[in-house]
Amino acid sequence: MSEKYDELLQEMQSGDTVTRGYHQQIHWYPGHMVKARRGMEEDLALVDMLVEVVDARAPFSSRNPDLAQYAKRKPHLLLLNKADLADPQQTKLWIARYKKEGYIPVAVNAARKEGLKDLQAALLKAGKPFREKLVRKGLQPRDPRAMIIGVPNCGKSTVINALSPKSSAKTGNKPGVTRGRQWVKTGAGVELLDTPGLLWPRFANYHTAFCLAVIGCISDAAFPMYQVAGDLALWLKDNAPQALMERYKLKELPETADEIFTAIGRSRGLLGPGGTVRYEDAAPILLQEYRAGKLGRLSLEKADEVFAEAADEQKQ
Ligand SMILES: Nc1nc2c(ncn2[C@@H]2O[C@H](COP(=O)(O)OP(=O)(O)O)[C@@H](O)[C@H]2O)c(=O)[nH]1
Ligand SMILES: [Mg+2]
Repeated sequence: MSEKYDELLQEMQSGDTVTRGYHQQIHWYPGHMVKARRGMEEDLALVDMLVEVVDARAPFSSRNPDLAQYAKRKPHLLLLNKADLADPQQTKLWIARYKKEGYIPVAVNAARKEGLKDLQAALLKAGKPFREKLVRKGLQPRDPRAMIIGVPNCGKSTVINALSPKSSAKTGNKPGVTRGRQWVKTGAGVELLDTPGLLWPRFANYHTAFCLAVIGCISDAAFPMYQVAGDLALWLKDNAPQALMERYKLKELPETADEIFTAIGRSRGLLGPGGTVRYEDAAPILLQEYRAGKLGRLSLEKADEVFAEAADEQKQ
């Protein structure tokens, strides 16, 4: 592990892949990463199946590319969670795209248990070859074991809760389960590790950092919020002008981020002494309202664009 990991760390910290933006300002905690990664690698060796949770609004940037190396060895489900906040049309395209890449993608809203039936069916189906293999080898059939994994705040705990019936007996005390972890029966023909694997997001470039900050994968204290919200304002201006204007009752579309904030501030009555507009206060409001879906179901990443860019980079 260490050689590859060292490379990764170096690449991330050197900022070689970066041309502009604030991703260099985002504070990282390599100590955390090393620890999380070690625990994860131990757990990965124990499971028969991976269930990676991503945010449906940024299904590319909220993945950790390191996990791809395991994808070929074990069935790899990709949950596009928070699908209620993403553009359904885009989610469909992402699902088609990830299917082509050999993953088993499923759109869910874990918080409201929407898509849960699809997820259970996908788990059952993905586990079938595993069970058949045991039978072929003359071994006692058992349910495959799966692990939930993903970047912070993508909904890992919510997915585990959604899949674990309240009455479910923990099946702990099995060999291989360390650090007080347990397997939980899910009723979908898999046993689930009750603790999710935490992946550190990778701020490889400006675009990734923007997406991860906007969807809330990084704590707000760790990135320049005003700047990120400003970029979100410009992104909305270009990609969802109608939503922006309606939400904040704007009569015309401003040009710059500061002007957008000023317009929002005016419409929300964010006034300081002497009636000046406290435009800076509009930044956290815009960010929170996007995150909560108040501007509509807006995906930050479009499947065709992201994959076209990836293909271009490979050609170079
Ligand atoms: N809108 C929406 N919110 C969700 C969904 N799943 C989780 N959340 C919320 O996202 C936040 C992070 O979820 P959590 O499960 O703690 O993420 P974890 O850090 O990956 O374990 C919580 O506030 C959840 O309520 C979903 O499908 N839709
Ligand atoms: Mg959690």
